[in-house]
Amino acid sequence: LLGGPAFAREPTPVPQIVSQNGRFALMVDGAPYLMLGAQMNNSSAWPAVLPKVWPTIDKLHANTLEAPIAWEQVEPREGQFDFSFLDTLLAQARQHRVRLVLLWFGAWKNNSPSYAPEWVKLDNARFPRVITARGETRNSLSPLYTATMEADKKAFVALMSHLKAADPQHAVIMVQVENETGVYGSVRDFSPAAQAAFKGQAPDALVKALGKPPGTWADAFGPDADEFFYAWSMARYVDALAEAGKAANPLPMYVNAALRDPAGYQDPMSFSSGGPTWDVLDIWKLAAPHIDVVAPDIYMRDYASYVRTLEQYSRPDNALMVPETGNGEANARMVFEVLGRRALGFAPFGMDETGYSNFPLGAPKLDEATVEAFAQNYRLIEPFARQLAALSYQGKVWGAAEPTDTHVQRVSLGDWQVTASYGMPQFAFPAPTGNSPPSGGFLVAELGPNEYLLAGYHVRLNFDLTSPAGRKVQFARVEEGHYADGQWVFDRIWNGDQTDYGLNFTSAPQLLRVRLATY
Ligand code: N0T
Repeated sequence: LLGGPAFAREPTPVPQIVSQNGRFALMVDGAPYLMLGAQMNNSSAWPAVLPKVWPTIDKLHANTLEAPIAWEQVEPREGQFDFSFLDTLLAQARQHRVRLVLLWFGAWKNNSPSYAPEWVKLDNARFPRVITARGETRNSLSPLYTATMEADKKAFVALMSHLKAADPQHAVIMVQVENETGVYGSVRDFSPAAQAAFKGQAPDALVKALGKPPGTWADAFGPDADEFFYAWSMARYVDALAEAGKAANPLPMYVNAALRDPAGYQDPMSFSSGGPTWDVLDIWKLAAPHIDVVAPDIYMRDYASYVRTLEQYSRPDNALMVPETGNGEANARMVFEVLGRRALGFAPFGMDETGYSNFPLGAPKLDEATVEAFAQNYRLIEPFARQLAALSYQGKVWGAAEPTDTHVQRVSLGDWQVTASYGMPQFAFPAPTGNSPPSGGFLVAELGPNEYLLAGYHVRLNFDLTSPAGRKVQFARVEEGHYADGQWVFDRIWNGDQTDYGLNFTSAPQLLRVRLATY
């Protein structure tokens, strides 16, 4: 039941995110890695609670656990650090053969400083909060004060330095800086310091990059000035932490976004303004060069919004990664859509046995069936996750999850195209009706000319030529097999009923290697 292979005994290369031709890989132990992750609940990062976390992680076959490291926990009194939870977590992760992503809950946890130590939260003179346009105080701290940034940075650097000494095998593969930054209930900070900065010139590099005339924030960005100013201020603060943290220990670092509506306008008063929402991604990329990835937390369930969000965060300058998604059954199949778009990883949120549920964002209750909905996909993918990650980096992976507006999907693989049909019997060619609830998905990886690796659930796959030019299609060979120690192991050939109507994936975890031909 253990996650993956044992960790190396020797020190290993530092994990890093590499890119080529607009594609990305997260390198772990020197090779591309796919994060089949899960995040624990917010209050589960305590030694006494870990026994309620590991059973779910093991059941899921997750290879990576995302765990908060709270500022209040590591620096309860200013200048006195306590990393005992982290040391416990590292030891247990090694036992379970599960990698870690640490989440730095510093000055911002969903806009609030709730995870900052009391000596920060209770000292608003030294660590000022956001003031709204109407002069009201919000709970959020302002990123415009050096004292806050210096204190947060000092604790974050202490964490990264401790980790460097305590984790030579790199159980920890990535670090999230803050959590869903931004402010709710105000477009930005309007405190005197913020007002002074807002009246100044917008940075040259920014106005140039966005093709605006130079001038003050208001001159350059008009009605967007407040939000853009705040996104820039927040990103510069976060980048200062990432830069200093990487100087101590150069692990990959990312930020996560509380999303705004993926389609059209939304009043910044109604989302986490200043956080890395899709409309300010260019600003975050420019202002935070030490942040490797800007990643969406996707709790939406409708297929169209989910896919729109994946499109918005998947760019030649930004690797796709979904560090949080709702743990309801509706989101389980999205792992196929996310990995099919060559993401670095995927993680449902709130995966432990502490009895908490964030319904309606996730499942009403984290029962066996809900865990199993995610586990079945991870069991299927985990044995060849490394191969998939390597092929993904070469641009040779495709895939999708079952849509809701249609029951047929076509994905072009170059010379070939694959058609996925959902809600099909295994025999004959009736019209697909969709699965209820939608639960299907598939992955295709190109192994060589005309040769593909296929995996999926609740889907039928058929192949055609993109330009037939009179040629017809046949299977030269369809092998079912599995991976053991990174090598393909042949189990049987599929033929007859098993191939005559297409390749039918049910709830059995089957892996196929097909060679396509024409006649
Ligand atoms: C997420 C999680 C955790 C009505 C919520 C999502 C996690 C944080 N926030 O359980 O708190 O730490 O990153 C916010 C989504 C708001 C959507 C509101 C729609």
